[in-house]
Amino acid sequence: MSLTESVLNGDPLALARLLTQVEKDSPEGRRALDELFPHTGKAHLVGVTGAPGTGKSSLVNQIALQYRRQPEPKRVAVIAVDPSSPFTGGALLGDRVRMRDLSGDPGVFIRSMATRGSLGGLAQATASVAQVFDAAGFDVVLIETVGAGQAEVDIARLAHTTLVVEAPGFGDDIQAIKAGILEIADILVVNKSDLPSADSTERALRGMLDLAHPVARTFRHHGQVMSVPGGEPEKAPLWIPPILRAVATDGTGVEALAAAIGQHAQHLRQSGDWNRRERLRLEVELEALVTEALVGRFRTKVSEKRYNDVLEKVVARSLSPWEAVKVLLSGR
Ligand SMILES: Nc1nc2c(ncn2[C@@H]2O[C@H](COP(=O)(O)OP(=O)(O)O)[C@@H](O)[C@H]2O)c(=O)[nH]1
Ligand SMILES: [Mg+2]
Repeated sequence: MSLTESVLNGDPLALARLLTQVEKDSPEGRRALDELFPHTGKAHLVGVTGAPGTGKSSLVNQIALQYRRQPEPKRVAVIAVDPSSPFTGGALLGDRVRMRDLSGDPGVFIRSMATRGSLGGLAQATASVAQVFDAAGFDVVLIETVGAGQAEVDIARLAHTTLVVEAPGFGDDIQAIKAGILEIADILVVNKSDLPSADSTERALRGMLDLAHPVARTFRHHGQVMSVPGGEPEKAPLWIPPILRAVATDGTGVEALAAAIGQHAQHLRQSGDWNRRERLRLEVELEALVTEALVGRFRTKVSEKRYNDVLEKVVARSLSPWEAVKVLLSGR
C-alpha cells in the first residue's frame, strides 16, 4: 500500500511520516499532495491568532477537548506554527505539556512547525500540512499562529474562520490592532477573563469593533481591500464578529466558543462566502506557487555573479531597478 493510501485509511504513523515529507517539501511529499488533493475541501480550517502569552495554545487545547466531548466527536488536527523556534521543530515544551490532555486520543493529531527556508515559506508549508489533515478526514483543523507579522496574517487568511485572542495585562493597547489582525477576526476572544482587568479589555475591543464595523464583507487581496461581489444583503446577512470571554485554564466559555465557530461555518455556507473564500484561498496559493516556480527557474538561469554585477550597477545608480529586471530577464 502506498503512503497516500495508508493516510487515507487513517494510519497515524503513515500520517506522521507523510507530514514530515510534506514539511521537507520532498519529491515524495509533493507526489502525495497531488494524490491527496482530490480528497480535500471538507475540513473546517480554524485559525487562532494573537500575541504571545494571550493563551492561544491553552485555548486550542480546550477547543479540541470540547470537540472530542461532543455526542458525535469531531476528529481534530492542531497545527502549532511557531517561527520563533527553529531548533526544536517549533514545539515549545509548554505547548507539549498543555497538550497532554489530548495525547493518546486517536481522534486528535498535533503537529508543530517552524520556519522553512524556501521562498514559499511557512504559509505554504502550513497550507500543505492542513491539506494533508483535510484529506486524512479530520473535521476541524485548528491552526495556532503568533499574530505578529505578515506571515502570520497570511496563515490566518488560510482559515475559514479566524479567532483573534486578546487577554488583559498587555498594556492598554489592543495587540491585534498593532499587528493589523483585527480586521481578519471572525470571532474575538477575551481570554484570561478570570483576571479583573478583563472588563476593560473587552470594552476596548468593543469600541474598536464598533469603529471598524464593516459595511460590506471585504477581503484583502494583493494588499488591496476587495469587495466580494454577489449576494444580496437580505440573503447574505453580515457576520458581525462576536466578542466571547474565556478562561482557557479551566475551560470556561469554551463550549460557547465552539458553538460560535460552528455558527460561523454555517454562516459561511449559507451566504456563499465559504465557496468564495475557498476560491480566493486556492487562487492565492496558486499564485504563490507560480511565483516560487518562476523565481526558481530564474535562479537556475542567472548566475549569482551576474546577479550581483547587475545589483552593483543599481547600487551605483547607473542602472535603474526596472532596467535591471529587463537585463536579467533578457539574459543579456
Ligand atoms: N489566568 C489565566 N491564565 C491563563 C489563561 N489561559 C492561559 N493562561 C496562562 O497564560 C500563559 C500563556 O498561555 P499559552 O497558552 O502558552 O499562550 P500562547 O503563547 O498564546 O499560546 C500560560 O502560563 C497559561 O497557563 C486564562 O484563561 N487565565
Ligand atoms: Mg502557544
